[in-house]
Amino acid sequence: MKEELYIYFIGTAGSGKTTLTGTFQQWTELRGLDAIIVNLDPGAETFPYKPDVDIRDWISLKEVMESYELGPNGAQIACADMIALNIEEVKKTIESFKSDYILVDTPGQLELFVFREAGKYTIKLLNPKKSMICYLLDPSLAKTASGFVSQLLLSLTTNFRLNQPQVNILTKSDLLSDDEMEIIKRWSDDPEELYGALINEEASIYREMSEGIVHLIKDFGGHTQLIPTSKVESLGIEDIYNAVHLLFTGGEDIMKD
Ligand SMILES: Nc1nc2c(ncn2[C@@H]2O[C@H](COP(=O)(O)OP(=O)(O)OP(=O)(O)O)[C@@H](O)[C@H]2O)c(=O)[nH]1
Ligand SMILES: [Mg+2]
Repeated sequence: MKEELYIYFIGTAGSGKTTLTGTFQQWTELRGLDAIIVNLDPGAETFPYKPDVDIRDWISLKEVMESYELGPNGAQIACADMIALNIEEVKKTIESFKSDYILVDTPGQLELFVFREAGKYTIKLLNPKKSMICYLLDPSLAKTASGFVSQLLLSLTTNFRLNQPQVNILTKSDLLSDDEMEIIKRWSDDPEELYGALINEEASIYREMSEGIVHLIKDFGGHTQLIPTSKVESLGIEDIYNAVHLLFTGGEDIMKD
């Protein structure tokens, strides 16, 4: 049996997970590649794509709220655990497509998938060998050095929790000016630049903490290549595709337009 490659789109609420998942699938369709989308967000209401496998066929956030008399956040937590309980059925449905790429759109709040055991269990059960995480950084939270570092720490936490190969992605890059893009790129390429910007921004009592954090990010690979993407003209999708193939095939299927 051939082995599918699972790509998880994970990031803070509104970081662009659903949009990027849809843009990625469109991009694969244009190149004759076979990719399906799995929606794992039971609270999702509208999509720019049609999910091929939809967790809402098993779990409805609204029904969970009503049946257990929970508010939206409590219900989301209950749903996260219910996803894990239904994941074997979901896996069977995914495998029936016999697709090469499984693009997984994850729940709005990152902590539901990353911090709870259910997310880890889901990844391990769907495919423990060929899974990778696309961690999405929202540019509106990354324009200051401390904002950018906080985002990298969340990315590192995701890596620490889920323990899968991971790439960092800067979404919605069309919303950044050339100067903003240039600064973020410099911070992402050079930890020294980032440290310099941090200590300029924060009072000196944070100097030691900033230094420690930048070291942590650098030493544990949080400071990897940052791939800018945008829904405009599918910017960056080819770079994600190539990063995936560098990880899993040593670059055999890398694509150049
Ligand atoms: N300009 C611009 N807007 C974008 C881009 N990607 C997403 N957005 C917008 O950002 C908002 C959030 O996008 P979603 O794709 O729904 O983000 P999400 O992470 O799935 O959101 P939740 O699941 O609710 O956490 C929407 O208004 C999108 O249209 C982009 O590349 N450029
Ligand atoms: Mg979404």
